[in-house]
Amino acid sequence: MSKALDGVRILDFTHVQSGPTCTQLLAWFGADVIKVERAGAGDITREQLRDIPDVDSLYFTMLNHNKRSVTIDTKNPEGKQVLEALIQKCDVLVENFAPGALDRMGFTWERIQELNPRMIVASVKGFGPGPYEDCKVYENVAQCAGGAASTTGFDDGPPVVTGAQIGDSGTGLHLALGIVTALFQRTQTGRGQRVLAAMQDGVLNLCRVKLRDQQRLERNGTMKEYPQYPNGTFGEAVPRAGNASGGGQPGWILKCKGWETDPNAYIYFITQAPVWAKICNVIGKEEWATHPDYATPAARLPHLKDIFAEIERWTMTKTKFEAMQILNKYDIPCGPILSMKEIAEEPSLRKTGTIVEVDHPTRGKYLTVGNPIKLSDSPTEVKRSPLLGEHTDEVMAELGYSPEQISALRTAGAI
Ligand code: CAO
Repeated sequence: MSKALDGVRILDFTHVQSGPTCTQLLAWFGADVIKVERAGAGDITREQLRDIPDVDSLYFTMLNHNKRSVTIDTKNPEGKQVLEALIQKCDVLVENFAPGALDRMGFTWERIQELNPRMIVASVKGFGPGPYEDCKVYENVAQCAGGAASTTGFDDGPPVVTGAQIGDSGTGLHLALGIVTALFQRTQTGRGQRVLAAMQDGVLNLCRVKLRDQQRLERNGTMKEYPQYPNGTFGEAVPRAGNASGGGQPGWILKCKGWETDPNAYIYFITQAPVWAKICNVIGKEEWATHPDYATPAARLPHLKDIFAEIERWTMTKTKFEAMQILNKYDIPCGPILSMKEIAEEPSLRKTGTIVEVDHPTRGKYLTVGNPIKLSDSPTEVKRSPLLGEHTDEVMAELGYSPEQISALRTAGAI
Protein backbone atom coordinates (compact mmCIF):
# COMPACT_ATOMS: atom_id res chain seq x y z
CA MET A 1 0.00 0.00 0.00
CA SER A 2 1.29 3.48 -0.80
CA LYS A 3 2.15 5.95 1.95
CA ALA A 4 0.98 9.53 2.29
CA LEU A 5 4.47 11.04 1.93
CA ASP A 6 5.87 8.58 -0.62
CA GLY A 7 8.47 10.34 -2.76
CA VAL A 8 9.26 13.06 -0.21
CA ARG A 9 12.95 13.08 0.71
CA ILE A 10 14.00 14.53 4.03
CA LEU A 11 17.54 15.55 4.84
CA ASP A 12 17.44 14.96 8.56
CA PHE A 13 19.98 17.02 10.43
CA THR A 14 18.20 16.61 13.74
CA HIS A 15 19.50 15.34 17.04
CA VAL A 16 18.35 14.64 20.62
CA GLN A 17 14.54 14.71 20.81
CA SER A 18 12.62 17.64 19.33
CA GLY A 19 13.81 17.36 15.72
CA PRO A 20 13.95 13.53 15.66
CA THR A 21 10.32 13.34 16.84
CA CYS A 22 9.33 15.39 13.82
CA THR A 23 11.31 13.44 11.25
CA GLN A 24 10.21 10.11 12.73
CA LEU A 25 6.59 11.11 12.16
CA LEU A 26 7.36 12.08 8.56
CA ALA A 27 9.11 8.73 8.08
CA TRP A 28 6.06 6.93 9.47
CA PHE A 29 3.95 8.74 6.90
CA GLY A 30 6.23 7.39 4.18
CA ALA A 31 8.94 10.02 3.64
CA ASP A 32 12.49 8.82 2.94
CA VAL A 33 14.32 10.26 5.94
CA ILE A 34 18.11 10.39 5.60
CA LYS A 35 19.66 11.17 8.96
CA VAL A 36 23.07 12.85 8.75
CA GLU A 37 25.39 12.13 11.65
CA ARG A 38 29.01 12.61 12.54
CA ALA A 39 31.14 9.49 11.89
CA GLY A 40 32.25 7.73 15.04
CA ALA A 41 29.86 9.66 17.29
CA GLY A 42 26.47 10.18 15.75
CA ASP A 43 23.46 11.65 17.50
CA ILE A 44 24.54 12.16 21.11
CA THR A 45 21.50 10.21 22.34
CA ARG A 46 22.90 7.00 20.87
CA GLU A 47 25.07 6.82 23.96
CA GLN A 48 22.91 8.65 26.51
CA LEU A 49 21.04 6.75 29.25
CA ARG A 50 22.29 3.45 27.88
CA ASP A 51 20.78 0.36 29.50
CA ILE A 52 23.04 -2.06 27.59
CA PRO A 53 26.76 -1.31 27.12
CA ASP A 54 27.79 -0.31 23.58
CA VAL A 55 24.26 -0.62 22.22
CA ASP A 56 22.19 2.29 20.88
CA SER A 57 20.13 3.61 23.78
CA LEU A 58 16.36 3.38 23.96
CA TYR A 59 16.42 7.17 23.88
CA PHE A 60 17.85 6.98 20.37
CA THR A 61 16.04 3.92 19.05
CA MET A 62 12.61 5.17 20.16
CA LEU A 63 13.02 8.49 18.29
CA ASN A 64 14.64 7.34 15.07
CA HIS A 65 12.56 4.56 13.59
CA ASN A 66 12.13 4.16 9.82
CA LYS A 67 15.13 6.41 9.04
CA ARG A 68 18.35 5.79 7.14
CA SER A 69 21.64 6.88 8.71
CA VAL A 70 24.57 8.36 6.78
CA THR A 71 27.75 9.72 8.28
CA ILE A 72 29.13 12.95 6.85
CA ASP A 73 31.63 15.37 8.37
CA THR A 74 29.99 18.57 7.26
CA LYS A 75 33.00 20.63 8.29
CA ASN A 76 35.25 18.71 5.90
CA PRO A 77 35.32 20.35 2.41
CA GLU A 78 34.63 17.05 0.66
CA GLY A 79 31.94 16.23 3.22
CA LYS A 80 30.34 19.60 2.42
CA GLN A 81 30.18 18.58 -1.25
CA VAL A 82 28.32 15.41 -0.33
CA LEU A 83 25.91 17.48 1.73
CA GLU A 84 25.39 19.82 -1.22
CA ALA A 85 24.50 16.85 -3.41
CA LEU A 86 21.98 15.76 -0.76
CA ILE A 87 20.48 19.26 -0.57
CA GLN A 88 19.95 19.17 -4.32
CA LYS A 89 18.22 15.81 -4.10
CA CYS A 90 15.99 16.36 -1.05
CA ASP A 91 12.74 18.26 -0.52
CA VAL A 92 13.13 19.25 3.11
CA LEU A 93 16.08 19.92 5.41
CA VAL A 94 15.15 19.59 9.07
CA GLU A 95 17.52 20.75 11.79
CA ASN A 96 17.57 21.58 15.47
CA PHE A 97 21.12 22.74 15.96
CA ALA A 98 21.97 25.51 18.36
CA PRO A 99 21.25 28.91 16.76
CA GLY A 100 23.71 29.76 13.98
CA ALA A 101 25.28 26.28 13.65
CA LEU A 102 23.94 25.69 10.13
CA ASP A 103 25.22 29.12 9.01
CA ARG A 104 28.62 28.41 10.60
CA MET A 105 28.74 25.20 8.56
CA GLY A 106 28.32 27.37 5.46
CA PHE A 107 24.75 26.41 4.77
CA THR A 108 22.88 29.69 5.05
CA TRP A 109 19.32 29.99 3.75
CA GLU A 110 20.68 31.89 0.74
CA ARG A 111 23.23 29.16 -0.05
CA ILE A 112 20.63 26.43 0.31
CA GLN A 113 18.27 28.32 -2.01
CA GLU A 114 21.05 28.61 -4.58
CA LEU A 115 21.51 24.86 -4.43
CA ASN A 116 17.80 24.01 -4.44
CA PRO A 117 15.11 26.72 -4.62
CA ARG A 118 12.43 24.13 -3.84
CA MET A 119 14.07 23.18 -0.55
CA ILE A 120 12.04 23.67 2.62
CA VAL A 121 14.31 24.39 5.60
CA ALA A 122 12.62 23.53 8.86
CA SER A 123 14.13 24.40 12.23
CA VAL A 124 13.42 23.89 15.89
CA LYS A 125 14.97 26.58 18.04
CA GLY A 126 14.52 27.28 21.72
CA PHE A 127 13.21 30.80 21.19
CA GLY A 128 11.99 32.87 18.29
CA PRO A 129 13.55 36.25 17.44
CA GLY A 130 14.05 38.34 20.58
CA PRO A 131 16.24 38.56 23.66
CA TYR A 132 16.84 34.81 23.95
CA GLU A 133 17.16 33.87 20.28
CA ASP A 134 20.81 32.80 20.66
CA CYS A 135 20.23 30.52 23.63
CA LYS A 136 20.55 26.77 23.62
CA VAL A 137 17.44 25.15 25.02
CA TYR A 138 16.42 21.78 26.41
CA GLU A 139 12.97 20.44 27.29
CA ASN A 140 12.59 21.82 30.78
CA VAL A 141 13.88 25.25 29.86
CA ALA A 142 11.10 25.43 27.27
CA GLN A 143 8.52 24.26 29.81
CA CYS A 144 9.65 27.03 32.16
CA ALA A 145 9.81 29.75 29.50
CA GLY A 146 6.57 28.72 27.81
CA GLY A 147 4.31 29.10 30.85
CA ALA A 148 3.89 25.40 31.70
CA ALA A 149 6.01 25.28 34.86
CA SER A 150 4.53 28.38 36.51
CA THR A 151 1.05 26.91 36.08
CA THR A 152 1.86 23.30 37.03
CA GLY A 153 2.01 21.93 40.57
CA PHE A 154 0.27 22.83 43.79
CA ASP A 155 -0.32 26.30 45.14
CA ASP A 156 1.89 25.79 48.18
CA GLY A 157 4.79 24.29 46.25
CA PRO A 158 7.39 25.38 43.68
CA PRO A 159 6.82 25.36 39.90
CA VAL A 160 6.83 21.82 38.48
CA VAL A 161 7.78 20.44 35.06
CA THR A 162 5.60 17.77 33.52
CA GLY A 163 6.78 14.35 32.34
CA ALA A 164 5.04 14.89 29.00
CA GLN A 165 7.75 16.23 26.69
CA ILE A 166 5.74 19.18 25.49
CA GLY A 167 8.88 21.23 24.75
CA ASP A 168 10.66 18.62 22.65
CA SER A 169 8.10 16.19 21.24
CA GLY A 170 5.41 18.89 21.33
CA THR A 171 7.53 21.24 19.23
CA GLY A 172 8.48 18.36 16.91
CA LEU A 173 4.78 17.88 16.23
CA HIS A 174 4.34 21.57 15.50
CA LEU A 175 7.30 21.46 13.12
CA ALA A 176 5.94 18.41 11.29
CA LEU A 177 2.70 20.26 10.63
CA GLY A 178 4.68 23.27 9.37
CA ILE A 179 6.62 21.03 6.99
CA VAL A 180 3.64 19.30 5.40
CA THR A 181 1.92 22.68 5.11
CA ALA A 182 4.97 24.12 3.32
CA LEU A 183 5.08 21.07 1.05
CA PHE A 184 1.45 21.70 0.21
CA GLN A 185 2.08 25.37 -0.56
CA ARG A 186 5.04 24.39 -2.72
CA THR A 187 2.67 22.49 -5.02
CA GLN A 188 1.23 25.94 -5.90
CA THR A 189 4.31 28.19 -5.75
CA GLY A 190 7.08 25.78 -6.73
CA ARG A 191 9.20 27.45 -4.04
CA GLY A 192 10.62 26.27 -0.76
CA GLN A 193 10.41 28.33 2.40
CA ARG A 194 11.69 28.42 5.95
CA VAL A 195 9.66 26.84 8.75
CA LEU A 196 10.44 27.76 12.34
CA ALA A 197 8.98 26.16 15.43
CA ALA A 198 10.34 27.73 18.60
CA MET A 199 10.03 25.58 21.70
CA GLN A 200 8.80 28.48 23.83
CA ASP A 201 6.05 29.13 21.28
CA GLY A 202 5.11 25.46 21.09
CA VAL A 203 4.78 25.15 24.86
CA LEU A 204 2.81 28.39 25.06
CA ASN A 205 0.48 27.14 22.35
CA LEU A 206 -0.20 24.09 24.52
CA CYS A 207 -0.71 26.42 27.52
CA ARG A 208 -3.22 28.58 25.64
CA VAL A 209 -5.90 28.08 28.32
CA LYS A 210 -3.58 29.54 30.93
CA LEU A 211 -3.20 32.79 28.98
CA ARG A 212 -7.00 32.76 28.78
CA ASP A 213 -7.07 32.48 32.58
CA GLN A 214 -4.50 35.26 33.02
CA GLN A 215 -6.90 37.66 31.31
CA ARG A 216 -9.93 36.38 33.23
CA LEU A 217 -7.97 36.85 36.46
CA GLU A 218 -6.98 40.41 35.54
CA ARG A 219 -10.58 41.29 34.76
CA ASN A 220 -12.31 39.64 37.71
CA GLY A 221 -9.62 39.07 40.37
CA THR A 222 -10.73 35.47 40.89
CA MET A 223 -11.44 32.22 39.09
CA LYS A 224 -14.07 30.12 40.67
CA GLU A 225 -12.99 26.74 39.31
CA TYR A 226 -9.49 27.09 40.80
CA PRO A 227 -8.77 25.40 44.15
CA GLN A 228 -7.79 28.82 45.57
CA TYR A 229 -11.48 29.74 45.43
CA PRO A 230 -13.20 30.62 47.77
CA ASN A 231 -10.82 30.53 50.76
CA GLY A 232 -7.37 31.06 49.25
CA THR A 233 -5.94 34.16 47.65
CA PHE A 234 -5.14 35.01 44.06
CA GLY A 235 -2.07 37.05 43.13
CA GLU A 236 -1.34 38.86 39.88
CA ALA A 237 -0.54 35.80 37.77
CA VAL A 238 -2.36 32.55 37.04
CA PRO A 239 -1.63 30.31 40.02
CA ARG A 240 -0.82 26.61 40.05
CA ALA A 241 -4.09 24.70 40.09
CA GLY A 242 -3.03 21.30 41.40
CA ASN A 243 -5.18 18.70 39.69
CA ALA A 244 -8.13 20.95 38.93
CA SER A 245 -9.48 20.20 35.49
CA GLY A 246 -9.24 23.78 34.29
CA GLY A 247 -12.34 23.49 32.15
CA GLY A 248 -15.95 24.14 32.98
CA GLN A 249 -16.32 20.67 34.53
CA PRO A 250 -14.52 20.45 37.89
CA GLY A 251 -12.31 17.43 38.40
CA TRP A 252 -9.69 16.12 40.85
CA ILE A 253 -7.48 13.10 41.45
CA LEU A 254 -8.93 10.87 44.15
CA LYS A 255 -7.52 7.97 46.13
CA CYS A 256 -8.70 4.46 45.35
CA LYS A 257 -8.42 1.18 47.24
CA GLY A 258 -4.75 0.32 47.76
CA TRP A 259 -3.43 3.91 47.60
CA GLU A 260 -1.43 3.35 50.82
CA THR A 261 1.01 1.06 49.00
CA ASP A 262 0.38 1.63 45.27
CA PRO A 263 1.48 5.12 44.14
CA ASN A 264 -0.90 4.93 41.19
CA ALA A 265 -4.07 3.73 42.93
CA TYR A 266 -5.92 6.92 42.00
CA ILE A 267 -8.66 7.98 39.62
CA TYR A 268 -9.40 11.26 37.91
CA PHE A 269 -13.00 12.10 38.66
CA ILE A 270 -15.00 14.76 36.82
CA THR A 271 -18.19 16.11 38.35
CA GLN A 272 -19.77 16.75 34.98
CA ALA A 273 -22.96 18.76 35.39
CA PRO A 274 -25.29 16.60 33.23
CA VAL A 275 -24.59 13.51 35.38
CA TRP A 276 -24.60 15.23 38.78
CA ALA A 277 -27.70 13.33 39.97
CA LYS A 278 -26.07 10.01 39.02
CA ILE A 279 -22.89 10.96 40.90
CA CYS A 280 -25.01 11.73 44.00
CA ASN A 281 -26.68 8.31 43.69
CA VAL A 282 -23.44 6.39 43.23
CA ILE A 283 -21.77 7.93 46.30
CA GLY A 284 -24.92 7.67 48.41
CA LYS A 285 -25.59 11.42 48.72
CA GLU A 286 -28.95 11.46 46.94
CA GLU A 287 -29.98 14.61 48.85
CA TRP A 288 -27.23 16.65 47.10
CA ALA A 289 -29.09 16.33 43.79
CA THR A 290 -31.73 18.81 44.97
CA HIS A 291 -30.01 20.62 47.88
CA PRO A 292 -29.65 24.35 47.02
CA ASP A 293 -25.93 24.30 47.99
CA TYR A 294 -25.16 21.45 45.60
CA ALA A 295 -27.85 21.23 42.91
CA THR A 296 -26.28 23.58 40.32
CA PRO A 297 -22.70 23.93 39.04
CA ALA A 298 -22.50 27.52 40.34
CA ALA A 299 -23.76 26.51 43.79
CA ARG A 300 -21.22 23.68 43.95
CA LEU A 301 -18.13 25.81 43.19
CA PRO A 302 -17.52 27.02 46.78
CA HIS A 303 -17.96 23.42 48.03
CA LEU A 304 -15.71 21.55 45.60
CA LYS A 305 -13.21 20.47 48.26
CA ASP A 306 -15.97 18.94 50.41
CA ILE A 307 -17.60 17.36 47.39
CA PHE A 308 -14.38 15.68 46.26
CA ALA A 309 -13.66 14.57 49.84
CA GLU A 310 -17.06 12.87 49.92
CA ILE A 311 -16.57 11.25 46.51
CA GLU A 312 -13.13 10.06 47.64
CA ARG A 313 -14.70 8.28 50.60
CA TRP A 314 -16.50 6.22 47.95
CA THR A 315 -13.57 5.76 45.51
CA MET A 316 -11.37 4.54 48.39
CA THR A 317 -13.65 1.52 48.72
CA LYS A 318 -12.96 0.48 45.09
CA THR A 319 -9.89 -0.22 42.99
CA LYS A 320 -9.40 2.31 40.19
CA PHE A 321 -10.62 -0.26 37.68
CA GLU A 322 -13.71 -1.20 39.73
CA ALA A 323 -14.54 2.50 40.09
CA MET A 324 -14.09 2.98 36.32
CA GLN A 325 -16.47 0.15 35.57
CA ILE A 326 -19.18 1.46 37.87
CA LEU A 327 -18.82 5.10 36.84
CA ASN A 328 -18.76 4.33 33.12
CA LYS A 329 -22.12 2.57 33.47
CA TYR A 330 -23.54 5.95 34.44
CA ASP A 331 -21.60 7.95 31.86
CA ILE A 332 -19.63 9.71 34.57
CA PRO A 333 -16.34 10.89 33.03
CA CYS A 334 -13.34 9.49 34.87
CA GLY A 335 -9.96 7.94 34.16
CA PRO A 336 -7.61 5.64 36.04
CA ILE A 337 -4.09 6.89 36.78
CA LEU A 338 -2.20 4.33 34.70
CA SER A 339 1.42 3.53 35.43
CA MET A 340 3.88 3.09 32.56
CA LYS A 341 3.96 -0.60 33.47
CA GLU A 342 0.19 -0.88 33.04
CA ILE A 343 0.31 1.04 29.76
CA ALA A 344 3.15 -1.13 28.42
CA GLU A 345 1.12 -4.25 29.18
CA GLU A 346 -2.23 -2.97 27.86
CA PRO A 347 -3.36 -5.33 25.06
CA SER A 348 -5.60 -2.79 23.30
CA LEU A 349 -2.66 -0.39 22.82
CA ARG A 350 -0.64 -3.22 21.28
CA LYS A 351 -3.54 -4.04 18.98
CA THR A 352 -3.81 -0.51 17.59
CA GLY A 353 -0.05 -0.15 17.07
CA THR A 354 0.21 2.59 19.68
CA ILE A 355 2.61 0.37 21.63
CA VAL A 356 4.83 -1.67 19.33
CA GLU A 357 7.44 -4.33 19.95
CA VAL A 358 10.46 -3.82 17.70
CA ASP A 359 13.42 -6.10 17.07
CA HIS A 360 16.90 -4.59 16.86
CA PRO A 361 20.09 -6.38 15.75
CA THR A 362 22.21 -5.45 18.75
CA ARG A 363 19.58 -4.67 21.37
CA GLY A 364 17.00 -7.40 20.73
CA LYS A 365 13.32 -6.77 21.35
CA TYR A 366 12.09 -3.55 22.93
CA LEU A 367 8.87 -1.59 23.21
CA THR A 368 8.21 1.74 21.61
CA VAL A 369 5.36 4.15 21.11
CA GLY A 370 4.09 3.77 17.55
CA ASN A 371 2.49 6.45 15.42
CA PRO A 372 -0.26 8.10 17.46
CA ILE A 373 -1.81 9.48 14.25
CA LYS A 374 -3.62 6.80 12.26
CA LEU A 375 -4.28 7.29 8.54
CA SER A 376 -6.62 4.73 6.99
CA ASP A 377 -4.91 4.93 3.60
CA SER A 378 -1.35 5.19 4.90
CA PRO A 379 -0.83 2.68 7.69
CA THR A 380 2.35 2.90 9.74
CA GLU A 381 4.82 0.04 9.93
CA VAL A 382 7.39 0.76 12.63
CA LYS A 383 10.89 -0.28 11.52
CA ARG A 384 13.92 -0.30 13.79
CA SER A 385 16.24 2.68 14.00
CA PRO A 386 19.39 2.56 11.83
CA LEU A 387 22.84 1.76 13.14
CA LEU A 388 25.31 4.62 12.82
CA GLY A 389 26.18 5.06 9.13
CA GLU A 390 24.29 1.91 8.17
CA HIS A 391 23.10 3.48 4.91
CA THR A 392 26.10 5.64 3.99
CA ASP A 393 27.18 3.52 1.04
CA GLU A 394 23.61 3.02 -0.16
CA VAL A 395 22.80 6.74 -0.12
CA MET A 396 26.17 7.69 -1.63
CA ALA A 397 25.52 5.26 -4.50
CA GLU A 398 22.09 6.85 -5.03
CA LEU A 399 23.87 10.20 -5.27
CA GLY A 400 26.01 8.78 -8.06
CA TYR A 401 29.26 8.09 -6.17
CA SER A 402 31.21 5.01 -7.28
CA PRO A 403 32.55 2.47 -4.73
CA GLU A 404 36.06 3.86 -5.31
CA GLN A 405 34.95 7.43 -4.66
CA ILE A 406 33.12 6.32 -1.53
CA SER A 407 36.18 4.58 -0.21
CA ALA A 408 38.39 7.63 -1.00
CA LEU A 409 35.96 9.92 0.85
CA ARG A 410 36.01 7.54 3.79
CA THR A 411 39.81 7.57 3.86
CA ALA A 412 39.74 11.38 3.75
CA GLY A 413 37.42 11.40 6.80
CA ALA A 414 34.63 13.13 4.86
CA ILE A 415 32.07 10.40 5.47
N1 CAO B 1 29.68 17.09 10.99
C1 CAO B 1 30.40 18.09 11.55
N2 CAO B 1 29.93 18.87 12.51
C2 CAO B 1 28.68 18.64 12.96
C3 CAO B 1 27.87 17.62 12.43
C4 CAO B 1 28.42 16.83 11.39
N3 CAO B 1 27.73 15.84 10.82
N4 CAO B 1 26.68 17.65 13.06
C5 CAO B 1 26.75 18.63 13.98
N5 CAO B 1 27.94 19.24 13.92
C6 CAO B 1 28.43 20.36 14.72
C7 CAO B 1 27.62 21.61 14.53
O1 CAO B 1 27.97 22.24 13.34
C8 CAO B 1 28.00 22.41 15.77
O2 CAO B 1 29.25 23.02 15.55
P1 CAO B 1 29.56 24.56 15.93
O3 CAO B 1 29.13 24.73 17.36
O4 CAO B 1 31.04 24.65 15.73
O5 CAO B 1 28.80 25.42 15.01
C9 CAO B 1 28.25 21.30 16.79
O6 CAO B 1 28.25 20.07 16.08
C10 CAO B 1 27.28 21.20 17.94
O7 CAO B 1 25.94 21.42 17.56
P2 CAO B 1 24.92 22.01 18.62
O8 CAO B 1 25.45 23.32 19.13
O9 CAO B 1 23.58 22.02 18.04
O10 CAO B 1 24.97 20.89 19.75
P3 CAO B 1 25.10 21.04 21.33
O11 CAO B 1 25.23 19.64 21.84
O12 CAO B 1 26.14 21.99 21.76
O13 CAO B 1 23.68 21.65 21.77
C11 CAO B 1 21.27 21.67 21.91
C12 CAO B 1 22.55 20.82 21.84
C13 CAO B 1 20.10 20.74 21.84
C14 CAO B 1 21.25 22.44 23.25
C15 CAO B 1 21.25 22.67 20.74
O14 CAO B 1 21.42 21.95 19.54
C16 CAO B 1 19.98 23.50 20.64
O15 CAO B 1 19.77 24.43 21.41
N6 CAO B 1 19.13 23.17 19.66
C17 CAO B 1 17.93 23.94 19.38
C18 CAO B 1 16.86 23.70 20.39
C19 CAO B 1 16.50 22.24 20.50
O16 CAO B 1 16.19 21.56 19.56
N7 CAO B 1 16.51 21.78 21.74
C20 CAO B 1 15.98 20.45 22.01
C21 CAO B 1 17.02 19.58 22.45
S1 CAO B 1 16.27 18.12 23.02
O17 CAO B 1 15.40 17.72 21.78
